[in-house]
Amino acid sequence: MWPNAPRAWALAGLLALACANVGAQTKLRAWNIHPDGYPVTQALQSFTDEVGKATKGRYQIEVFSNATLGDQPKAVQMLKSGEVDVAEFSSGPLSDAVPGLKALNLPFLFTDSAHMFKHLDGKLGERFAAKLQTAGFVVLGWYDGGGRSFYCANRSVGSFKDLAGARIRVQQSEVYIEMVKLLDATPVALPFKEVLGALQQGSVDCAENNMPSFESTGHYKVARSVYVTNHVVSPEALVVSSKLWASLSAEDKEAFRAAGAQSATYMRELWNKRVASAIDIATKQGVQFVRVKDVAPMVRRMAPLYRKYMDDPSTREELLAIIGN
Ligand code: GTR
Repeated sequence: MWPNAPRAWALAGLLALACANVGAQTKLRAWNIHPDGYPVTQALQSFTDEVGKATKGRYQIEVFSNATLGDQPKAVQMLKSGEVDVAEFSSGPLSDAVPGLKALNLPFLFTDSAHMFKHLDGKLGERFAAKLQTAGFVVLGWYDGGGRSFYCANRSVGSFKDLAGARIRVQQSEVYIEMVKLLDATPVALPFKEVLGALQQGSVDCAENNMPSFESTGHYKVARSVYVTNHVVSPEALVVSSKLWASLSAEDKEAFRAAGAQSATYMRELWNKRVASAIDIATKQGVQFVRVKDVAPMVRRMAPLYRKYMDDPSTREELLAIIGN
């Protein structure tokens, strides 16, 4: 009896450990900038539900919406360091951390979301995802960031020349800053949540965003003139940290991937409906929309930007692939 006792204890220990692991739960945090009901928030929720189901509750992801964990540039760093595990980022702020992504923010590169996803759902998407992975971000889905347009308070804009001299809020992102300078305007980089106050107080004259954000933030209540340029059509990305990714089993990685893919499909469906309802809400509230008639003069203004990023080896190949198709 006695000689076998250490073995019996070891077995009992292993058994206890195995039992403890059966119910083991890992709690994860997801960063989100948008409010409840926004397409990104709903898609993130469906992602977390699917992960929960597929892993039988072993992974529980809590979504922190409305940028409560910090603004986007800060959250990008938090995800990179593994302080948050999951996030949905716009390619604007993300490209400051991963310069190879800057191509995605160039004005008038993609004609619309269908054109963008034709590339992102193929080889080019894999290339961008590889660049992101090297920098600590594992892409599980490309979400729609739609087309962004300029809008102003106390200034009606019927041509890009009307933007000259304006203080225009931009995301903390190099390409956006350069683009606004080329319009002879002054870029003001501000956190998303501060834009409404800045428009109300007049510390900025204009901002630019897609229509769902224009509406969900209430910017449309102050900025009553929209110049519909769709100057940047760019993606957003559902990402998890490399730290989390490295800790997952092959089977759990598959579950996360599948949940990410289905949430991206869901997001894109919700997006199109939300664009239409946002325009409808703003129109009913008397917002004036002026569509750009001819983008060519604005595109010509952007020439230094195209030259810069065509000469840059970290963006050149991707740009050539997009321009050719
Ligand atoms: C929104 C985007 C956010 C954020 C915001 C901004 O369209 O979904 O992630 O980038 O624009 O302008 O700061």
